Amino acid sequence: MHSRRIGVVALAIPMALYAPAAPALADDTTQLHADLTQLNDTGATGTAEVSISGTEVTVDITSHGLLAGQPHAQHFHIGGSNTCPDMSAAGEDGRLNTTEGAPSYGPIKTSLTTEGDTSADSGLAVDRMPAADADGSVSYSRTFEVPEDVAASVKAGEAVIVQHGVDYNGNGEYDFDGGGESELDESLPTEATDPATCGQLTPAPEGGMAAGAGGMTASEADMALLAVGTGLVAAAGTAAVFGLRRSRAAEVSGRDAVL
Ligand SMILES: [Cu+2]
Repeated sequence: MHSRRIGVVALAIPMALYAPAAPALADDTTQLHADLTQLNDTGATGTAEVSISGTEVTVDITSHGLLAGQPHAQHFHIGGSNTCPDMSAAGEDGRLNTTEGAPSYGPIKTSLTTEGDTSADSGLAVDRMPAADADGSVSYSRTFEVPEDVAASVKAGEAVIVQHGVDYNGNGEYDFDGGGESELDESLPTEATDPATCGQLTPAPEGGMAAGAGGMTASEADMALLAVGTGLVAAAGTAAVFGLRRSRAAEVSGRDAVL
């Protein structure tokens, strides 16, 4: 008698979780991710998380292995083939400068500055670019507005994040001895402007990586999880991961306590 009652309640819960999925899908926020990998043999790596809603974009970047204590210009590049260049694109000097990589990642469209203007005009505003700490790590977080065309490109997965700043001669600073003048601004060493990391921004699966349901919508992910019989614990976990249906998750917890 008692076990039959539990069965009925357990069956009812997946339907309760499924029903409120529609409001969650109405959210127009797009989440994107980039794995930043080295260029110019810097050994630097990083990750970038971007969320964009309308024309408001939030960018979080964490990188390691960059030249310590120096600013690292960083941008959304848009308008190339949405890829990171191969080092074969470097000239005879073996150093890949920003222009040589442009067929892959396109020109600067948004400058990921720490304050003030974020347009391409601030592309080389190194005084407003994040500096790596003493360990060569950059931690960057900022929310700002972008033009509609940039927002559309970012949402479509057509943006590439590039971080600049390379220490070719290993002397701990940007200097002209390391590679001469920048092709972008002769007053700057090319060390200050050559690409150090690069990563294509790609939309994350709806529902997030943690759901392990790449490419599915949130409701499809719910159904898939429920269909494979992962049961009540997984369903509640899904709601928590999405962070969207907290009231339902709480309700499930409440039922759990009753059971
Ligand atoms: Cu750039």
